[in-house]
Amino acid sequence: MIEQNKSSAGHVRLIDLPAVTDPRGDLTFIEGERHVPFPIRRVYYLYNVPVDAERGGHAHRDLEQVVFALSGSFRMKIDDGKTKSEYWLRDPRKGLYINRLIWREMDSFSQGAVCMVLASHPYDENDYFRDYDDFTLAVNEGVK
Ligand code: T46
Repeated sequence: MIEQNKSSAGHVRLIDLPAVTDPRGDLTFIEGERHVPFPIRRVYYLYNVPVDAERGGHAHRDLEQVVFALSGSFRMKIDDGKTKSEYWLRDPRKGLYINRLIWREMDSFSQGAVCMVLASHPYDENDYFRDYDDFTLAVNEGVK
């Protein structure tokens, strides 16, 4: 179950995935451009995350992503430059879609949490805003 504690920041939304359940367990599947709104060009995952770790702290110029808690839970703090919101991810059937130009921070990882991310592009360090002032400037100017 995912809890949303404040109104959603722009361009961020929860995506519900199908689940096939039978006595052997649950199966969830994800198809690019069907369950997520882009062709999936990259998959990565975070694991062995210390419970007091903070990750993220950046935004992207072009990248779109969907973030899942495959196991355990963590918090995602979302900021579109104007509105802040936060989500607790703890259900592997629900993903958090994050469009471009959204600042994200992650913390409160549970012991053994696994975070999987589906991304619209390969890794490119030039796509990152790692400075918050640069990010808000880009939001205000409406530029990439
Ligand atoms: C995001 C959150 C959820 C790569 O070489 N390839 C990759 O695909 C990624 C994602 C990272 N890296 C390298 C770049 C850094 O040297 O791995 C190192 C750690 O990356 P970063 O500090 O960006 O990791 P997080 O967990 O803070 O952020 C990542 C994504 O970068 C980010 O887009 O939304 O996970």
